[in-house]
Amino acid sequence: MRTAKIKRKTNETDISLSVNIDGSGTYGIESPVGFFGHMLETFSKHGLFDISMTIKGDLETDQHHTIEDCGIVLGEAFKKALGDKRGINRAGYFVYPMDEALAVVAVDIGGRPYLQYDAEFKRRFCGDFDTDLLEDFFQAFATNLGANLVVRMPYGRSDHHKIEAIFKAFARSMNMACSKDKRRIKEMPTTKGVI
Ligand SMILES: [Mn+2]
Repeated sequence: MRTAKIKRKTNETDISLSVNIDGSGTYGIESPVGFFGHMLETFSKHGLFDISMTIKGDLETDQHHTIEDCGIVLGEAFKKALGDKRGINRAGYFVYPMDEALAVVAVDIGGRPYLQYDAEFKRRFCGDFDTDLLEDFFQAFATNLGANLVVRMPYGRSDHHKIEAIFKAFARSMNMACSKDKRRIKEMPTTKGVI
């Protein structure tokens, strides 16, 4: 089982996370931002990752530190759990529809951090979640995992559907990238020999 536990405490946030990449999509998420918690549950369920996460943050400032630090911790946890990445597909992608919305996500866990993000929302807040921070979350995740990540939202009406479709596509892309291919088991998924 590829697992990791991270505890990260700063003057701004206090986050505990345990993740099992080879899980079944069971979760226990304690999030002070309800809609963001709903998205992390969606990520667990659709990625088949077991995630237990307790999030505390200085919401009296705004949600920035809290949401960004969740991206840092999730990225760190996946990096730690993947170890030397032997045998993994390394890359993954998914195109996910949700009613009138469509999300496109692609990921390459190749050690190089880069985010391409193209998604716009009608309202600043979706439920209690500050939609401006979605890009910061994915930037932190890509940087701390060491992954190229593309997040696109070509069309959609409902902000709820748009963000949820992004998390479903993100989860399934990560599932594909983290999964092992038995023909790759003895190999590092790179001509360099190390990623
Ligand atoms: Mn929903």
